[in-house]
Parts: sequence; C-alpha cells; structure tokens
Amino acid sequence: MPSRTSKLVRIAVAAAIAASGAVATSALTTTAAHAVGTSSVDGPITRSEVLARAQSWVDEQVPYSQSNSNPWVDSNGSYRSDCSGYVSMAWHLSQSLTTQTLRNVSTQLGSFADLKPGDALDRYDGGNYNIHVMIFAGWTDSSQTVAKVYTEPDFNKVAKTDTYAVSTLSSMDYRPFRYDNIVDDIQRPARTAAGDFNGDGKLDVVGIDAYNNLNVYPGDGAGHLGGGTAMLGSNGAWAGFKAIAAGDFNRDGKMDVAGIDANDSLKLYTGDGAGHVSGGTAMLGGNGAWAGFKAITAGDFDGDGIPDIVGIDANNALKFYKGDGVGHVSGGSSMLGGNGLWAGFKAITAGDFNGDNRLDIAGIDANNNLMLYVGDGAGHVSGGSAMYGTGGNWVGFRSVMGGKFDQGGTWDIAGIDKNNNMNLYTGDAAGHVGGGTQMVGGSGLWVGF
Ligand SMILES: [Ca+2]
Ligand SMILES: [Ca+2]
Ligand SMILES: [Ca+2]
Ligand SMILES: [Ca+2]
Repeated sequence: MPSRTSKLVRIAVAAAIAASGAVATSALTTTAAHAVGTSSVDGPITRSEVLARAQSWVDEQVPYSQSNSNPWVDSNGSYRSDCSGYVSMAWHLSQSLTTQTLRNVSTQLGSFADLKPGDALDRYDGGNYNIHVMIFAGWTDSSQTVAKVYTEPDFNKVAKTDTYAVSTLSSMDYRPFRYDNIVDDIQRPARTAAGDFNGDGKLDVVGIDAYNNLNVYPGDGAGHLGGGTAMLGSNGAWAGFKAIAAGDFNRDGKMDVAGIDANDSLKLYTGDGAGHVSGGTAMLGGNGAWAGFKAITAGDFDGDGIPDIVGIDANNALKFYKGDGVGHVSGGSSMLGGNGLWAGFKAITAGDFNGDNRLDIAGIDANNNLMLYVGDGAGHVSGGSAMYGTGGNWVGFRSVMGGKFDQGGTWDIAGIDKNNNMNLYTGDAAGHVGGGTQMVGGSGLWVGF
C-alpha cells in the first residue's frame, strides 16, 4: 500500500513554510467546498459520501464517455465519464484512473461477502482487468444474494443503478476491491482530547486520525489550531482505539494520554512536554476491562489535585475512576443515576462550565443537545441543563472538548461537527456556550478521527 500522509500533517508542513516567510498565503483555506460530503481529493472518505457522489451522477444522468479531453465537470470535480472514471469520481481521486490502475489504490477482498457499500467490483479477464468496473452500493436482500451497484454501463447510456445476482457476478468473474482510503461511517465519538502537550501554556488538541496515528495540533491561545505532528510514530499504531483522554496522570508536570485500546484495556502514554508520548501501561485491569465503554474524559472530579477518569460504560452508566497520581485509576462509582441513564450520548467532556471551581460534565445527549451536569467536587454530578439551546443543534457532532482555548478565563467547548470541522464555542462561566468559529481552516479535515 502506498504511504500516505494525513492532510493535517501536510498542513503542518505548509504552516512551517509559511512561518519561514517562503510562502505568503496559508494553505489552510484552499480546500474547495463540494456539493456532497466533506472529503478532500485523495483523502479519507466515508462510505456514505462515496455513495452520495455516485448517486449525484445518476441524478445528473451523466452520459458515458471515454474522452479524457472532454471530462464531465460538476461540483464533484472533473472526471472521465466511463466506468472507471465513475469509480474515480465516487472515491474522490485526484485523477480518472482505469479499470487496471484502480487496483493501485485499492485492495482485493477475500470474497463477495466482504463487500461493504462504496467498494468496487472489477471484472477479471485472465489478469488484465480491462473490461468493466462498478461501485458496490449494498445488498438488496438480507441473505446477500443480490448486489445493488452504480455503473456507467456503455456508450449511449447514462450513469445508473443496477442489480446483479452474486451468481452472475461470480460467473462473469467480477472481483471485489476496497479503496485504501475509504473509512466506515463512524458511530463512536471522535478520538480527540485537549491539553497543553507542548508546554507553551496554550491549549492544544490531540487526536487519532483516519490513518490511526496520534497527532498533536498546537493551539495559538486564540481559538485556532496549527497542523498536526505525530506524537508516537506514523505507522497506524493507534488502530482500534475507542477513546482517549488527556491529563497529567503521573503528575510530572507534563500532559499524558490515556486511551482504551483495541483490546479494551485502558493504557497510559506519558508525555514528554514536547509533543510526544511513549509507553502504554495499563491504568486499571487488563484486556477487556473497558469493553463497551462509549466515551471517556479526564479531570480532577474529587478535588484532590489528581486527575481522574470518567466514562460511560457498557451499561450506559457514568462512572468515576479515581486517579492515584502515578498512572493508575481505581474504583468505578456511579456519578449520576443507574444503568441506562447515559444511553444515546454522543460524547462527553470535562470542564468547569459554571465557574464554581468544580469540574462538571458536558455531553451531547440522545436528543442532540449539549447538556451540562454540574459537579459537586466529590465525584458526582447532577442536573442536566441545556448549554446551547434545545433544538438538537448538536446533531452529527462526534466530539466535544472542554478547555480554555482562547485563554479568556472561562471554559469553552471545542467540537467536531457533522461536516467534520472543529468549531470553538466560547463559554460564559454560567453554564452556556455561544458562537461556533472554525479552529482550523479547510473542510472536513477531521473525518475518520
Ligand atoms: Ca500548547
Ligand atoms: Ca505526565
Ligand atoms: Ca482526583
Ligand atoms: Ca463547576
């Protein structure tokens, strides 16, 4: 597979060039908006966006053409409108590849049963793959015997949906392929957290990107973030992590990362105060101990000066785990209510949002409202009041992070919205936030986090 660099990492390079004076303009605002979805060219793209892009050519009745010099141009970009150009468009590639070269950006699957919407079916003809390729859109039946596809079928025809029995696909020797940059539509919260990881006194954001690398995005103290740099390698070591939280769990004055790993173990990665982490030691229990947790956040919830972990567990209860200051947590007592009370929450975060010097919990509830639960400084929260309206304004948000991002003295909320942009909502220290300004330019940069 080709090596890939995340867009946000590339921005870091651009920002460094800009800082040196060699480039006058920032690269942060050059990403064009698109009619459907938020992916960037050759960047990570969700399955739902691939299908939406494919559907747009059906809606436009784009005619089949093998002309490279007269491509179809619309808000999706400029692509040759034959079968492979159609797949290239749907995957948002930088050029129209062919039935043969599409294999350079995709990986063959083991069987038709492995197909997911947005994958491709490329017809094998003894090794050349020069006949036809289609986009797999899903199964028409639960037993997976008939596939729905998007296809540019032939001359004098237009883009359309069609169905093929698996037996037909098999007899025609179609083979299943998966685009290397496609990502599943994500149900879990984004794997992000806020803390000052480079020791400049300004709040930063750390996050596991679509390539499963942990990066730090340095804050400027005015509500904006710079490009990302890897904190522990660039080899996808964070694959399978469910959630992360930030805190100085070993109290050496440097921010650390705690995360629930692929084995459902809560691990501590200690920070060096210069944007890197290392290690990976268990904080409580072994593999499986944190199975089913939907979200975690960190902060000192019982006022002993040591950061603790709070999480929504497999039973949808909000649990408090007390930190010992040397990298472990213990306990697991309910902070508010019993099992099920926190069902449907999309994300939680910690902060003193009402200004009483006790940490609170803010979370996006099942109705997509941002709600405040006031802390008592002894490991409990109460209440549940709207911080930003009750109209479901937070639909599609996958992350919220509490922090003083603009150094204004009050706790703010940063969140990743439905378009995968990160916005800052400034707090009033009375339980509300307002605003919503983008923290990093561009469009859809946080897809796959
Ligand atoms: Ca910082
Ligand atoms: Ca530390
Ligand atoms: Ca504590
Ligand atoms: Ca408070």
